[in-house]
Amino acid sequence: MKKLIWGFALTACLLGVAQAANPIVRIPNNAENWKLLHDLRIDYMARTPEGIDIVLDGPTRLKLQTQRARSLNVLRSSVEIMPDAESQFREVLDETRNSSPSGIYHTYEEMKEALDQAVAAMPDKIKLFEAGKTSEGRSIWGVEIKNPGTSGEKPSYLVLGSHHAREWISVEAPLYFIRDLVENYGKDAEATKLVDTSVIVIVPMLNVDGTIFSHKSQPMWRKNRNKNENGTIGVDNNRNYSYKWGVSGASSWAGSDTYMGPCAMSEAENQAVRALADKYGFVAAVSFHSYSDLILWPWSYTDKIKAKDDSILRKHGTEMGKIMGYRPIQSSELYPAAGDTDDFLYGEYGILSYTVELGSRFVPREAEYREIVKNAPKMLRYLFGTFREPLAKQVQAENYAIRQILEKVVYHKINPESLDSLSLYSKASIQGAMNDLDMDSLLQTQIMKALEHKETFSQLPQAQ
Ligand code: 0X9
Ligand code: ZN
Repeated sequence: MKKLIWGFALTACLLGVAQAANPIVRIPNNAENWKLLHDLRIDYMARTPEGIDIVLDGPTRLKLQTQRARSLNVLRSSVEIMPDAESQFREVLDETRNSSPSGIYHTYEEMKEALDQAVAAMPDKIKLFEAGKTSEGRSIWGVEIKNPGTSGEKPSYLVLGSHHAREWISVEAPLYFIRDLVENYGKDAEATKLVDTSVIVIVPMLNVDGTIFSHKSQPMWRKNRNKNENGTIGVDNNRNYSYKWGVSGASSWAGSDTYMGPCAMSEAENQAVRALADKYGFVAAVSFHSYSDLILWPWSYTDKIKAKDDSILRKHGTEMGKIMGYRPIQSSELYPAAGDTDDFLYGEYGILSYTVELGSRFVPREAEYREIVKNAPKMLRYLFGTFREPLAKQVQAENYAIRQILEKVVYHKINPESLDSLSLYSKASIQGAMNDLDMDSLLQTQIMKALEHKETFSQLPQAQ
């Protein structure tokens, strides 16, 4: 039940009146609030067009007592969406815990058992493998699903869960997809065809150490459990990938919940995903997260430009959104964040990549859980059954080539090579491609000016 935080209650909490719980509150999603959170190093739980969700714990309350925070009236118009951040985990456990320590949600051991059972059910078609080892020495398990008895060119697909420890539902969607294929192979034509004509790789729990820590110790934990140099713990696995690493929406402060790591790809979990991408050359990928009821696609690092394959990403994203009942948008429309899975897989490998933000809270209650694990396999069946040709083999128009060059100009200097390649095309074609990409207008002007004065372009103010 949502309720307004009244000025009175707010004053009470700002004055330091003891409060037992740490509520999750939703503050207006605007540029000032976003900058304030960043400057005050306040981590957010989720950011949607509707608002930014933050946990109002002791340190956050203190930070919001500053003059600037008060003048922005950050909390005045806030809405409390959860009386206590951790209560969502307790609610589910109260509702569903029987023999299993985490109720309907799989623990690490139960996840491994589920994978073992899938292998036992279809030993010729499902293979267990270790994708990597975490900093605490645990195995990151995955399965490869394919029918060695069928021949022909087989596109490969990747499904990932649990980049973020507290997003327990993100482990369930991949597990239920495996179950869907096991239970329906040989019975249902679509499932049978998918297994017979594809290679599907699924890693349900990538951030194993963090997820175990969230299950056992600190439910709201997000990062992995690697030790940082300054004594803090954890890197955000969804900020550590190498494509445009650190250019936006990631923190270089190790204590932050969005810490990008000491260098790109420093983390075992990220290296495991890279090794899989190198080995399989996936055609499409889906990384599950929670929460916000959203389907997201590249770019994540910038909102100054669309991806050159935006129309394809949008088309399938929209269909996926219909199946899940979620809103489909480019990631950076929410907030630019660099180093995420989609930008890496799409930017470095040309893989059609999506992030799916499941549900309306980190740990959906049982009714929502059932809905999600019913729909997620349908959504994956749709994407993998429909998108069969690698992006690289699809569109190759003149306009596409220009888009590819323009894409490189964002967050890089306008350099002689990019100008040389662009000057092969007419101004009208370049302008057309810029429009298609919805390119930031300042950037458009800079590029056009640089083209007009190619010899002296270095004296122009540079983008970024
Ligand atoms: O911030 C993230 O890593 C993802 N959201 S979450 O609440 N699960 O942490 C979203 C990543 C997608 N990228 C952008 N929204 N830019
Ligand atoms: Zn997440």
